[in-house]
Amino acid sequence: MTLRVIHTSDWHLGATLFNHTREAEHAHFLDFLLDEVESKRCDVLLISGDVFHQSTPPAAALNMWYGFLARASRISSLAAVIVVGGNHDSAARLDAPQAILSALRVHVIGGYDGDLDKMVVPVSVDGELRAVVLAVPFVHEYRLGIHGAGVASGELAAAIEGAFGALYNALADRAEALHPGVPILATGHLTCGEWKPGDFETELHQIGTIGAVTDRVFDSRSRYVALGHIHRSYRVARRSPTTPEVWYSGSPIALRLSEVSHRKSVLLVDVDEGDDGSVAVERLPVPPHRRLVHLDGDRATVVADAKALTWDEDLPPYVFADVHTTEPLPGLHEEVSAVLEREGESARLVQLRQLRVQADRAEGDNDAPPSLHVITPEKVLQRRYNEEYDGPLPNDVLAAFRQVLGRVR
Ligand SMILES: [Mn+2]
Repeated sequence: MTLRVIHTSDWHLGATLFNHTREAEHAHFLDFLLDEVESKRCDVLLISGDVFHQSTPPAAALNMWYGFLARASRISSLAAVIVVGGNHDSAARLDAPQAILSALRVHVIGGYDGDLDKMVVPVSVDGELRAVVLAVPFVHEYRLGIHGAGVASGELAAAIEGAFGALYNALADRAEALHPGVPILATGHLTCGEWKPGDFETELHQIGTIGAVTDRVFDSRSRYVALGHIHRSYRVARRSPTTPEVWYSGSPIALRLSEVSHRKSVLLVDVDEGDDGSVAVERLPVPPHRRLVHLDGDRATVVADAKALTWDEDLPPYVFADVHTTEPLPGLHEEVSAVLEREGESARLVQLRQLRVQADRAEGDNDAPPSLHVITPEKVLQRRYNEEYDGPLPNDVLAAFRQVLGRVR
């Protein structure tokens, strides 16, 4: 037999882009997800954290969440929806309606409070026990007894790795003792394995200050680990042949401009319940409903690109514009907004930045003095040094100059 799971995470319901709502994209995604769960006859839906964008989600986001769960509960094949809290969620708020949600076959583990038993969630389909999910939410290492102050970063990394390993190990022990012989799946909301610089808004987004744990923290008795936290969808490279399949589903919509190149998807996971224990993972691409567009160039380029902008999606794009200019351009926001206007619904300019380029760089290497509002103190020193010594400014001189500059600024 095969247990069929859909794994998704990082919805960030209630998120906005410079006060522009994402409600339409989220509603479209939730319709898509319910269709997939139903048409693919899924047994389990795993949601690996960051359901909401804020710890106090707006009413519209709550409405969407509960509406989704009510509709999911009416899909006859779906035996369980298992939800864990992410770092953006309020654990207590996610947990609060648990008494009602459990009647809808929805299991919520909002946060970690040391109670391991409630994190071991058995899944029965038509009265038959088919799997156990180790439902691990976002856990701050502090909750596992790790205090970073005064510890070398290498030791801290080892301590965090050890603590998470012990947690997943203890949960797998419990699962095996309580429900022997059924496949074990796990969730997590953390940074694991390789990650790219663009994967985080800030460094604080990571586990402590060490960056990431390795996939060795996941007990080898688990067959699949459904991770959330990173918004890209990818399989975490195996560091050991005994570790399970570990995947990030990524977020279903591009939440930031840095995510526009991602293929947004949810993961369809087929877990073979036989002895070979194979796991097959397939990406189900989320159809884009609204695109985020980045216009980048000088004023003429951005205006021309805005004029030429077209789209195939149902909704017009949200536009970010970076205009490179040697001098401030008053009224540019209004100008670009105006050329975006179309009959019917227009694309919206959500952010426009004027990026100052140095006049001397923009105009090539001529001898005319640059205007004062575009030249930096470093540039003045470089020019002066060049005239005096006929060579490039040595790095140590520049470093000393910056030190002095830092004191007088
Ligand atoms: Mn997230």
